[in-house]
Amino acid sequence: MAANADELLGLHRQMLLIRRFEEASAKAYSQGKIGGFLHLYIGQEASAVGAIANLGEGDSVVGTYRDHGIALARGMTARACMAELYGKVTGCSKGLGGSMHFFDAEKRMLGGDGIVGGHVAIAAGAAFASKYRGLKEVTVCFLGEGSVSIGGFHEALSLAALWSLPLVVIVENNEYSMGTPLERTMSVHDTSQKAHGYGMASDRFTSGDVLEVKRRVGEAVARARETSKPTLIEVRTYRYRGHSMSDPGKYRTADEVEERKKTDPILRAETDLRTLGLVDADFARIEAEIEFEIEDCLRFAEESAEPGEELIEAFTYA
Ligand SMILES: Cc1ncc(C[n+]2csc(CCOP(=O)(O)OP(=O)(O)O)c2C)c(N)n1
Repeated sequence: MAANADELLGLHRQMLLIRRFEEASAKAYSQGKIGGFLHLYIGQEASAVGAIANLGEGDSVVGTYRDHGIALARGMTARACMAELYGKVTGCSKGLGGSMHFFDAEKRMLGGDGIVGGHVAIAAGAAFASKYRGLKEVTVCFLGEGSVSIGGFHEALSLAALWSLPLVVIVENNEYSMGTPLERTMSVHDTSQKAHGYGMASDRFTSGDVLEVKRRVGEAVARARETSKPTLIEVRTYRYRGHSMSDPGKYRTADEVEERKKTDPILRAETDLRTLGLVDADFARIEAEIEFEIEDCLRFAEESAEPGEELIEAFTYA
């Protein structure tokens, strides 16, 4: 149960913004306004929101292609994110990256990366840079459980533990890598156990309660900041949509998905907020504010220009 209504309200609002942003982007995708890939985070919101709530300005965040929620939780604007999906020059990566490459140097959102597992090494590098410079900064890296079998994951953990880097690695275990269930790809089903091979601290919990996510990740962030020690965390979560927009999701039943929606983090936050005194009118006001923000970012993306030829040379290796 939440001790602080204001804190939970802020986290709830962020999760709802992410969900409505992604629902709007799915619609725009089906209307042909967004091209390429679109991997939705719907259902997993509490993971990014709870984790990133512990970070300050100098800290870094690295994610996979399922990055919209992570970017919004990091404080990137809905306008910059939606325009990027639309491939417009006002997007966070000038419209050249799209869904998988949300990036913002100022906010220390270092991607959005399409190479499964490879980005964990980038995160270890960012954590190394902080330590080398003597700065008390932390890097948080998000990945799916399918990435745990990739070499880059182990190389990064090995060095993070050996060099004692201020890194928090968060495996978002949504049970499926594309359409393959975890049981078919790994002999160990609790991925946090991989920490033992490197002598790292570890933790494991579900994403149902965003305050719980914040508190548990907060312990790892504090450890990284104060003692420069890495942690591997498994957040057990679930995505309601397919792997990407082109996935009809035939590898799981509709009943399974409906069952998992019962532990939805946004519903849970709403229930807790009602216990703390919020009423229908409060939630209607939040929905209206978010609807306004979503309509604004859609209009902004629609009206923005495409990237021009002048960007080709500046952003292409020769
Ligand atoms: C090195 C590499 N191999 C394969 C792929 C193709 N691929 C894209 S997503 C994906 C599944 C990853 O699943 P998981 O890590 O569990 O993350 P989730 O999509 O569930 O968030 C695969 C195999 C890739 N992008 N990069």
